[in-house]
Amino acid sequence: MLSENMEKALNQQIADEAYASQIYLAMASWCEKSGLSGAAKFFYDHTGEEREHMLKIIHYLNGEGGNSVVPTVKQPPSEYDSLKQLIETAYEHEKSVTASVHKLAEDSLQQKDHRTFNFLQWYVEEQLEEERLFRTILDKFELLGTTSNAVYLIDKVMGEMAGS
Ligand code: OFO
Repeated sequence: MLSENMEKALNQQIADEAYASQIYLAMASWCEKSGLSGAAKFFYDHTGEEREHMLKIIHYLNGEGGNSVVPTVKQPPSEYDSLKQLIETAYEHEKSVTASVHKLAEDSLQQKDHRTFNFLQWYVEEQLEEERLFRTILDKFELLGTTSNAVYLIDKVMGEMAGS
């Protein structure tokens, strides 16, 4: 049985995933209008993944007899200085999602809510992947720099990474 606190915390996570989906949608749009078609593809893809993350929690919460709340989502930033700055923002965002997922996992253990703890393990793994993904792109900036040629190449690579 889900505690009231856990239900509230999972609803907050639903809201966070919804916001992540909006941020990545805004990033995809910025990339698209900046001529970065590979990065746009990557983020259009990623916005869908975050929506899936949100849906997964909605289904879990409802299935456990809780009430999921479809959140109001605030408007994400729509302007970025460069592709590198945008990726840094995405990476920082993922680190904050990791922190909230870990906090949820800790709380579920403390409450001896083993089902929720088990459910959250998927998110723990996923966050590892997500952080790695953005770090990999930042590593490419380290390697290649931020010249137009470098950005052209990184955009191309991101297009190939879409869906990963
Ligand atoms: Fe990008 O993370 Fe959801 O969970």
